[in-house]
Amino acid sequence: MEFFILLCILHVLYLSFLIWKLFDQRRDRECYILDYECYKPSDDRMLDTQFCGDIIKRNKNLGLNEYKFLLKAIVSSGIGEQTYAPRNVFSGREATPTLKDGLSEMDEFFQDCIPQLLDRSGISPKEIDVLVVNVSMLATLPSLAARIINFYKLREDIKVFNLTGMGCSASLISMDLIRNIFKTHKNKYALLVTSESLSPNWYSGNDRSMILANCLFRSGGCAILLTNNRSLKQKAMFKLKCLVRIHHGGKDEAYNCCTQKEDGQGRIGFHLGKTLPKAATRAFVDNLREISPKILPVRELLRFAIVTLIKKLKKSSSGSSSKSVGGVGVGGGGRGTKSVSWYVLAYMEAKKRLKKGDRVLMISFGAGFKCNSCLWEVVKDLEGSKNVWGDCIDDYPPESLANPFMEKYGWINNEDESTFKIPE
Ligand SMILES: *[C@@H]1O[C@H](CO)[C@@H](O)[C@H](O)[C@H]1NC(C)=O
Ligand SMILES: *[C@@H]1O[C@H](CO)[C@@H](O)[C@H](O)[C@H]1NC(C)=O
Ligand SMILES: CC(=O)N[C@H]1CO[C@H](CO)[C@@H](O)[C@@H]1O
Repeated sequence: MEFFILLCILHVLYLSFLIWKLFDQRRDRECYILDYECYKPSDDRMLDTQFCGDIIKRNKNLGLNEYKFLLKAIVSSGIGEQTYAPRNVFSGREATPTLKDGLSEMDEFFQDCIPQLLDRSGISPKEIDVLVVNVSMLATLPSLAARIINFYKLREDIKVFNLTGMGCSASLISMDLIRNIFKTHKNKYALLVTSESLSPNWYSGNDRSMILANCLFRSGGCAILLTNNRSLKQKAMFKLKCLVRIHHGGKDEAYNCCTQKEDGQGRIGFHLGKTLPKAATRAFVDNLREISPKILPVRELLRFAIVTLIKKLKKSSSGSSSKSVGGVGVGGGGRGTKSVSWYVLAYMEAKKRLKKGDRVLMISFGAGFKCNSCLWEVVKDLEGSKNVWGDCIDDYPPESLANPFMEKYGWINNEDESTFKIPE
């Protein structure tokens, strides 16, 4: 009898050990962001209003109507003066890019962000176990990932992934990849490098559905250092809570709304179709449907269910809004703005709005058509004084909501087609 009781106790102990071990192992599978560095190109690459107008004017393929169309689009896009373009645009060669333009644009970004990130984190390049690079519009041989390995002399056994053609959503897809590697490999460091190469992709034709891309996309990029080493948890900035990817490529309408193609004259560019807003909305709604049960607390879900029920019963139109997610960073729409969500995150950080325990929802859209979202938990109060916004954060938001393009080119909206001439 006593022996039997002893056996039972041993069994229970063993079972508890197994359960503990299972939970403990999960702690090795978490995905933490230790630090990240957004790219700010040098001042000589800043595109001011005047220069933007000049670029449009010097494109001799544009007719009067396209010229007006583009200026109007820029005026209403709300784009500011602090955006950056690749160097070949400044040297007037946007229509005739070379391979070197593309490579040096990338090198400039890599060599600025990667060393800064690693130095600040006190991590040597040799410690990196996983490297994920995605720059979807520049195919080089060897790959850009190999270029980074060569610059920084990374280890021979590094796991490397160069994602192709993933468009604006690339950084969240790469994140998903890293999350999955972290599930099966303990104590790893991963470096995620995400950007877009604009030099070779400036569209110089006159197809309206394709010239818009030139207004939307600007230079930028982000390098992100991640780990699943649990003893580094205290140093981390964010912890990944969940990530949802929705792909509507199976629907023709969604697939065709954003594609790279040649126009009538054989000039390659990005076609943004009329169905894009609809495709984006659909992907967004499907994504939210999947992620919301994962991110809203049970209390909110219940409240939502009850409110919906009451609404249905009453057919009233009172709204319900959830306050449980602190901030939303939406990125996408453009190749150059792919990592815009990282800039938004850095902005919120520099504004000292990210406090321990806050949760941030990041959403991005990309050609395909896809919508990806993920939820980050802020691990410690963030200062943001040294990030990309550090030296100019006090200038934002600007005091006046003046639109420099409106001031300079707003008159275009009142011009008469018949008498209008492109100003010299
Ligand atoms: C990486 O890119 C190179 C070309 O740039 C390609 O040959 C290689 O197959 C790619 N690797 C992966 C894993 O996609
Ligand atoms: C995890 O991080 C700690 C703290 O930096 C370090 O001492 C330890 O060696 C790391 N573990 C592994 C397996 O790399
Ligand atoms: C770094 C890297 O190799 N990135 C890939 C991203 O996507 C393009 C194609 O769209 C690939 O050719 C690149 O190799």
